[in-house]
Amino acid sequence: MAEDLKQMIQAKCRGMDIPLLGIVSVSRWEDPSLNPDMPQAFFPHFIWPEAESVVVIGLPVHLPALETSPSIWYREEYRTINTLLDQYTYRIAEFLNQHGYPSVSIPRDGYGHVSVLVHNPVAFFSHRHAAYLAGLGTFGVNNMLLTPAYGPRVRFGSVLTAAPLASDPMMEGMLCTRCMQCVEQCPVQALSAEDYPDGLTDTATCAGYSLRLNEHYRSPCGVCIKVCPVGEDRVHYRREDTGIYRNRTDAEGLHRAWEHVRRYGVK
Ligand code: B12
Repeated sequence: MAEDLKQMIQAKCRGMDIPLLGIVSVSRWEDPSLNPDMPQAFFPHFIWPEAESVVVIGLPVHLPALETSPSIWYREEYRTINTLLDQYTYRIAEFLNQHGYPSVSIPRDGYGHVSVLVHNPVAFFSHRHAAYLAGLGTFGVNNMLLTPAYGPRVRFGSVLTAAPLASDPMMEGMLCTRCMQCVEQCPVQALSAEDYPDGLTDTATCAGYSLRLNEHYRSPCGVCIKVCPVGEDRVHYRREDTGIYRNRTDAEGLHRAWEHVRRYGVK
């Protein structure tokens, strides 16, 4: 029965063109080796006691739009993905409800405005951690979850369900190559080369920069996910060489195109 339901969820996601899907039992949050820093209040079954499993989906950020960041193009793409995440997770929850399993989706972000994050850069549930526990990827130096298909260029959404579902295997090894391009190219030096947990993002600095960009309709920043060399999408878009972001002479035409986009839709 549980296997049938899992297959039905997989088919539903395929029908919605969702490329990344992971399923995890809430029991994985109880393992302290997998959740070293996370207070219990952030566990799915603390937030909603009926939760037995979490369904996590991932939608890719398309690299050509991200490459223009900070720009109106990336901002709009980001907003489109956010809307889809909320709609798809709502639909998956409703699909499960209609099959008799109480379920509810969690908003892809969970804060009112970027200004809130400067002082309180935390939401009530971590989608990247849910994606990690559901086997979708491994953490990188940039504190993002890296996936084989898209590196960190993927945004996640989650559904809590009372349906007992078998967990997908967690990913082994490390996708991050520790190339440090994210650390070196962060425009506000908010990232650290140190390992977790010492190297967590300086969230006030990152959120403060995002707030400034937001005044000109150019947030979020996204440089730390743009420059990451991990992800098959780099091959798909013929962008294996991440040196192009630093060396203008290697990609003069691209730099001119990005600058053109950045001039529009801003104050
Ligand atoms: C607050 C927030 C921010 C803040 C603070 C970010 C931060 N590093 O904490 C600011 C504004 C700075 C920010 C910036 C960005 N964000 Co943001 N943000 C969030 C948000 C809304 C809440 C995160 C949160 O508080 N979770 C609750 C706490 C308890 O968990 P946590 O912070 O995720 O981390 C815990 C664990 O995961 C663990 N952990 C962290 N690292 C590691 C590593 C290892 C090895 C282990 C074992 C554990 C571990 O420790 C933490 C404490 O318990 C989430 C959406 C969401 N609701 O999940 C998006 C989210 C994390 N952001 C995302 C993105 C993409 C970005 C940006 C790239 C901007 C952009 N959209 O272009 C930048 C990147 C900044 C960076 N490199 O850190 C994505 C990440 C996708 C991914 N592939 O991982 C998310 C998940 C949004 C989404 N729905 O997809 N963000």
